[in-house]
Amino acid sequence: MRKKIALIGGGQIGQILAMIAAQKELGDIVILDIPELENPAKGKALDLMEMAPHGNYDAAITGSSDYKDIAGADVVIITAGRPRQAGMTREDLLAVNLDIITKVAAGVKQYAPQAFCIIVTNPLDAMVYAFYKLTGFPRNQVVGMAGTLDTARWRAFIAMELGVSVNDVAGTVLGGHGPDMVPLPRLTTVGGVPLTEIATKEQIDKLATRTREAGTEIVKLFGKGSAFFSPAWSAIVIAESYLKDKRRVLPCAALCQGEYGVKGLFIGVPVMIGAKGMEKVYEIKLNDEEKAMLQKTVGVVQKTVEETKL
Ligand code: A3D
Repeated sequence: MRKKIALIGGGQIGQILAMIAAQKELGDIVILDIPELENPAKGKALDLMEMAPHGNYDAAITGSSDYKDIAGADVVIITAGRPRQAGMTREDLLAVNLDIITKVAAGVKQYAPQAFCIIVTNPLDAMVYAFYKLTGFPRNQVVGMAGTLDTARWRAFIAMELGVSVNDVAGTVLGGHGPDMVPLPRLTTVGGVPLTEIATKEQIDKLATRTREAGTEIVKLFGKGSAFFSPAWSAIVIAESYLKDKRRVLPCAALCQGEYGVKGLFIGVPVMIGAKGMEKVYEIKLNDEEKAMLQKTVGVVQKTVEETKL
């Protein structure tokens, strides 16, 4: 039997998620949006069914506004919520998106209580925390997609700067999904060669700053809304690792229970995603400078989480 993927939110990211999931034949797909947008969700689903003959995939893709239709989903990816507009911080979205996540959590809890859940809605670290609290799902069943994207951006910028294949750039970004996130140049390599040996300090600082501000750079260019291709692919990578038990090690917002000195918060850390969901948090021995940077981003996440009052 095919797997089932429920996409809560059928906007910019939701529609790209549906397209990639179909092309990768990850399973049947339900795109769920609010009743006012049920027909656009149905329209996007139908359009994707009509793309199948040339896209070469078999998948049933449907649109809905009724949570009954997500029943039995193996994976739920949540993008429901407002995106940033130019001049906004992610935190500016807290009140409006908390209200949306509260409704989404109730629907998912009722109809897909076994699903592995990937949250994308911003402010990410607070929204994944809220979803976890509101559903009461176990820790391994809920992650936030942010580090996977932040690391993709870090890798892309390094490849662009050095003129090398992005496939050979490996590294990770820790912390909250905001301008205080922590790229780790010390542990970044290009085909096994340490980044710190082939790039100057000035280049590395510039790349780290661009990574921290990458979402804002796109928001400014778009003028309306935020990034959607790269966030969608980043969420798909997590979903695929779960569905196929690939056991990939990806930076995700995971509930820390003492790791990195953090307790009870979702923070971007390297985790292993397998058939049981978020199976393991990997702890990196950080140097003092990295520890201080992580502490700063944790403080920012803590403050936003407190505002959820959950
Ligand atoms: P957008 O194109 O506006 O799509 C959001 C969709 O959610 C719309 O179709 C809404 O109708 C729908 N929606 C609103 N309320 C509900 C509800 N109660 N139930 C179901 N659907 C609902 O936004 P987008 O797709 O560009 O972005 C979605 C979210 O992802 C935003 O909060 C962004 O800030 C966030 N985002 C996060 C990242 C990360 O890296 C974490 C990156 C980019 C965007």
